[in-house]
Amino acid sequence: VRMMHALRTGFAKGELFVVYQPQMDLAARRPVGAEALLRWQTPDGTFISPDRFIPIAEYSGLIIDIGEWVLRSACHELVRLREAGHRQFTMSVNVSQVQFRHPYFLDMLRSALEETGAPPEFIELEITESMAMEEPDLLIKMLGQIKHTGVSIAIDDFGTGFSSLSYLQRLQVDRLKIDRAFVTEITHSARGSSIAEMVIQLGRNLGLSVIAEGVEDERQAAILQALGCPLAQGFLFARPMATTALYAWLNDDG
Ligand code: G
Ligand code: G
Ligand code: MN
Ligand code: NA
Repeated sequence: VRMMHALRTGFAKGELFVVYQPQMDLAARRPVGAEALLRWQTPDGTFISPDRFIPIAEYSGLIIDIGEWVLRSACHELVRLREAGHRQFTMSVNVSQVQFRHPYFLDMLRSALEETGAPPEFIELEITESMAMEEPDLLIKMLGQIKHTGVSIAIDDFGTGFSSLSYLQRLQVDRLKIDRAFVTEITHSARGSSIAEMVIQLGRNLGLSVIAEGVEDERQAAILQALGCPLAQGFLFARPMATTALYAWLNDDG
């Protein structure tokens, strides 16, 4: 309850901010997009992890306003990036299941797109695999409606849930994100790469884009590339950054 109050006032006072982590074309080592990630720094300087405060934001309903603000911030940033010449850049935004089930989610999405002028085809929403498994009928309907807006969908933390292949085939999603845990395992044992390999293959068979997350070293990147993984994200390439740092990094990179 204490943290809920601190979050409510902190959000109102501007203590939350959004950082952006580049997503790379693995073979070309070129940035092709970024994921927007929420951060909270309290007045005493402490950073509170989204793993801790997002559940509280969900439980309290604050996630509705916070999530809308993150989406609008990311849309604005995408427009600015395009104006700066990064015209093929995509922007991924995490969506909580509480937001997703909110009756006005689609209206909120449409007005965020309209009012910021962000092109929907360069916006991607990340939903988690566990979310994807609950209430299949609602999910299938929602994904169809989101598709209509032109926004694409990625399944985050893919491989951690147990969605069946036939179910996955029914979902109108565009991308699978290989969970960091499976990227870490890649170099740990002979069988360590089997899940990553399976997801890459699955993506290829279903015509979906695949991105590996949490890539921290060159060995992991090399194996993923050899397995045919097109995209990657992780500390090897860049950490999540505030916008000024992101611009510097993008320009530095050419
Ligand atoms: O950025 P970091 O690794 O600390 O994020 C921890 C978790 O918080 C991740 O699972 C990430 O998906 C989630 N997260 C980060 N930003 C957002 C956000 O804006 N909305 C939601 N719903 N989750 C987020
Ligand atoms: O669950 P989701 O994929 O949205 O979470 C993304 C989180 O992963 C972010 O909080 C981000 O800070 C974190 N992250 C991104 N790249 C790396 C990485 O290379 N290693 C580790 N340990 N965490 C990462
Ligand atoms: Mn994510
Ligand atoms: Na993830």
